[in-house]
Amino acid sequence: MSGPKKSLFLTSALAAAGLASLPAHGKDASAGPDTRPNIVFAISDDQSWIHAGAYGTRGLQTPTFDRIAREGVLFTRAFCSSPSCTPSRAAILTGQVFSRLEESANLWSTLDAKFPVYPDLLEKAGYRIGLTGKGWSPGDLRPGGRNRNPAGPHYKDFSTFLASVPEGKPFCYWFGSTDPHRPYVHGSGLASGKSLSDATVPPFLPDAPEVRSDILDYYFEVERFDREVGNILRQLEKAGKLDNTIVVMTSDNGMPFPRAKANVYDYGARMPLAVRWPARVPPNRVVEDFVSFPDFAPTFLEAAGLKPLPEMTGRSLLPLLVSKRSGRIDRKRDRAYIGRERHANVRAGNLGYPIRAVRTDEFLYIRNFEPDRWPAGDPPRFGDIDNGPTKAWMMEHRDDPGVQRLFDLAFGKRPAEELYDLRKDPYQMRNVASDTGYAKTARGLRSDLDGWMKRIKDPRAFGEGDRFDRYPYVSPGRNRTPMRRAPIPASPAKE
Ligand SMILES: [Ca+2]
Repeated sequence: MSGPKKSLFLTSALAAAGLASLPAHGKDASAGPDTRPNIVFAISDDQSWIHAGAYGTRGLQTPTFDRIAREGVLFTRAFCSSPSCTPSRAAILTGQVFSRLEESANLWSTLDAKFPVYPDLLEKAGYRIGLTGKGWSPGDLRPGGRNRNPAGPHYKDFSTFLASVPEGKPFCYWFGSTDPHRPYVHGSGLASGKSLSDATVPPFLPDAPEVRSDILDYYFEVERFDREVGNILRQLEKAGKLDNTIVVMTSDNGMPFPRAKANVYDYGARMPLAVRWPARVPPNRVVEDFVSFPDFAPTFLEAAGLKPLPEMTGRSLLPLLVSKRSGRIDRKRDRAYIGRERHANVRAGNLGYPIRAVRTDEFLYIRNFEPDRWPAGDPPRFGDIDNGPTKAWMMEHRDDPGVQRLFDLAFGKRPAEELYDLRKDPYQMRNVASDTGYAKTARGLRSDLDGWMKRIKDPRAFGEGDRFDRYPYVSPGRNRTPMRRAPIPASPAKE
């Protein structure tokens, strides 16, 4: 969409929704009652997009997510910037693609204070900001020159935070659960009354009872996150603040299973996303536009009457939210770009596994920059796959007929290019990158990805990708510079 056309569309969309009358800059809102919306951003940890009732998955109950979707907008094509906690969260907070964020493109890193984050900008504009649970994390914020989590100052829980908000002041709150991150209480899914037949096993995982039970344990934690967000909604309702609050419910990366988390396939990078804001957003809509996590920061700033910063690569979702339409609204939103650098410290020399990818409706094209490295981490640990019953079962049965291929897909090396035809292969298991019938498609997507990397100034587009391997891994006790005092906790430890 061209510039003038875009602004015309935006202006009319905003006017239609009554947004044009919002104060241009929040600080002057004292002239009258402050009508700027509150923002509640609820993010789970390691949940794949499909694992919510609203997406049709049976066997798990997510009434809160389903309510937000029903009374707001359900997004079907939301993608994180990078399927790993730290870079995914950094992209949300800064409104920038993960690869622009230096150290924070890696897991267990820091986020330099030179990168502005939306909670700080809202605070300057008069918002009360706060965080409970896992914000930007994991890592150590001190080397980046920060003295608090970029998601906001910590509060014990939402009611404590809400009680701290001065009358008439808008707020921006981040609730970061550590569910459904591993480890799980083994058998908790079954113990909660679920049965093995409640688990849906995606075809890239072996259909074994151990795997089903592991998926049920994951479901159990997805449900716990859903209940916790439900409690927040109830408190908002009780305080009479529910309808002018933008409630966002999503996750940071996909399920902690082989070929999911830390991968750019859909189960790693495609995210659940529902947004509710009855004051401005027409309900009961399913939006199929591609949206990306850097889009959140510009959205929140714009909703608060602020201008997104020029360095933010994300685009505001407000035009989609205030629209009355469903389906594909903005035809330009027809793809998402995803990537990764270093996840865990699991390769000799602390090397990462660099990937960039583009996902359209029909194809997923992947570039693996270092195909000689192990995508899941060096054997025998394969440490980029979280330890758990499914991983253990696959390693134990790796030579069984039927398991071997799945093992190779998740644990084995990969070629420099992968291409999946999603019309025939929705689970992205048959690489057609070298099939002559797909040569033209591969060429087009290759050049599209190159163009995007240059536009967003990705260091890998300019031969500077090695820097991501040189940044320190700041996990406590490993490869760290001596500390004068305790690190600023980026998140509570997983219980
Ligand atoms: Ca995560």
